[in-house]
Amino acid sequence: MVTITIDGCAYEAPEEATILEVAREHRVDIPTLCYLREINEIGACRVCLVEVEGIDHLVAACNNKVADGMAVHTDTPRVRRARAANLQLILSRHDRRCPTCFRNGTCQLQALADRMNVHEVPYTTFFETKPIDARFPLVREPEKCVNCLRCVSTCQKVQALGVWDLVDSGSRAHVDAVAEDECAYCGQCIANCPTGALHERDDTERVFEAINDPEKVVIAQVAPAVRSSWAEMLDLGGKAPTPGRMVAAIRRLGFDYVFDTDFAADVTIMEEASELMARLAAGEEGPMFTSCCPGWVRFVKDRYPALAGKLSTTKSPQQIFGALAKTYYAQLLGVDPANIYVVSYMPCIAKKMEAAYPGMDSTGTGPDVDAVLTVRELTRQLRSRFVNVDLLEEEEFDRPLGVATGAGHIFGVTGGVMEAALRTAYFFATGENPDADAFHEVRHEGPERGWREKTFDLPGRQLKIAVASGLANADALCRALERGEARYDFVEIMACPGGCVGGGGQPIIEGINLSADRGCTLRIIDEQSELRFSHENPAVKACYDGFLGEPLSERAEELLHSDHAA
Ligand code: HC0
Ligand code: SF4
Repeated sequence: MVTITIDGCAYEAPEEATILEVAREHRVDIPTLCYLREINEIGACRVCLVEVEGIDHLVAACNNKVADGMAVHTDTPRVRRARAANLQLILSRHDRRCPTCFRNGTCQLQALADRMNVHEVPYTTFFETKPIDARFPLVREPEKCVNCLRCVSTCQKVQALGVWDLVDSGSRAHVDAVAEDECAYCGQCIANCPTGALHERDDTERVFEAINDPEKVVIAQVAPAVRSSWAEMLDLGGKAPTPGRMVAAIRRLGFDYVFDTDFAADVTIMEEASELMARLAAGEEGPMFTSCCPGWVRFVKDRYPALAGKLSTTKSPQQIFGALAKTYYAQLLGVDPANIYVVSYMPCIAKKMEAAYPGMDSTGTGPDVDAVLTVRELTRQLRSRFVNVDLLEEEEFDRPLGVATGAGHIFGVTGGVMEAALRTAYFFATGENPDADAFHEVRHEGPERGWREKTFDLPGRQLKIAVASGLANADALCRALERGEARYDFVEIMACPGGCVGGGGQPIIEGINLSADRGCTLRIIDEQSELRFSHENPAVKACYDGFLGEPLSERAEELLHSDHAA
């Protein structure tokens, strides 16, 4: 330990700590912009400058370590002048069109200018505005980029990819896409962008157009993780952000039906657990990989093509929902599938891409899922329609595609798909339910390095499983599998740290990682659910009895499976 003073107060601190870490621990505020703990500690933006006695120049607090006897000053006139000048330089290269920016109100640069009382920008640097790249579900607006490199570091360190990098040098240096083909569309770079330089393609108006079309039956499906985060940017006036209020809010947007992706998650489990049992019975070499996360699917196909053949063929709940909405439900309603318009609310950017994959058209009338909106887009829709969310009472999902079990709800948190599948696989193997929490050891909340592995007893055999989230962790796991250093029967991987609760389409609240809290919310919803086994979902049973037949039946294979490796 060392002793330092900050603004005259003495503090004990570990030797390895940075000035910023010690200051934050003791509630001494130092502004930051480029800083991301353990991911981007590079001192690029120079707004965290502090004065250290005995050192002539000002130093960045985020990447300078403390030393015994160090005397730090965080609020001198010199410090304030230098920070403000640096912020003005950053603003001089920024387009400053705040009122029409997607991050208006959640932008770190905007907040910093306000916090630091910077209201004038004496210089403006000319920059050429490049057209917005419309190829991706990810949109980049280079004139809003502040070269903080948070996207570069996030992509490299969290996701083991290298889509972004700093190109050119000197005053021309700027961040650009250098390996777009590698992009998994996970949106983690967006989640960590402090400004509006990166955001999802906005599909909100497309959905309003469909809602306004009297010919269309417009259906919403809501992903598991959305219920854990939907109200984070809304003022509910102290009311609890329950799934029931979420349903009421979405219904106010004008949908004909509000259904639950978690119903389809239960169907996914019926198919995926059956597929696992069939692969085990056939003595196929493992592991079987979950395939519901399109970010992971894209990653494994690109990076580990030899492993991609081991992906489960079961479609994701989003796509199973779309396929069933346009076949089974169209039949129940007696409506032409061409007139059904399915909108997904997802915590994810990659789901926009998944919905557009070739082959995700079960009826030949267009995509099974017509539009995919993130939680941020949902927030914008509710605001722009002036829905008084604080006045809403709880409402139920519509039936039958709104009936789901606890097993479906935990899909949105890392380990949840595995746990849900094991509950039903055990039932398929024994004809009896295990304790609903028998597989709780696969749970882990929040980002973690590496992966979690467990061995469970199924009658007649042991099942070795692994769970990972974050593509850097997935990368390490795949490498171990390829080298023969690890061997599993069943592996769950989600691209985003913590699973979909940490998805790239979730609300962005600077400096706060809510994914562990959101994961707890889903676990509690599961624990409080009357039904916790996918195979006990009465609406799922009715769908099999009246339409699909058995899991892995010809019709199920046709509608609910796809060769993800192709
Ligand atoms: Fe997920 Fe899903 S759990 S990927 O994270 O499997 O996006 O929430 O909707 O499809 O159900 C996202 C979340 C989903 C799908 C489900 C799966
Ligand atoms: Fe999307 Fe979930 Fe995969 Fe993240 S973990 S890319 S949110 S499906």
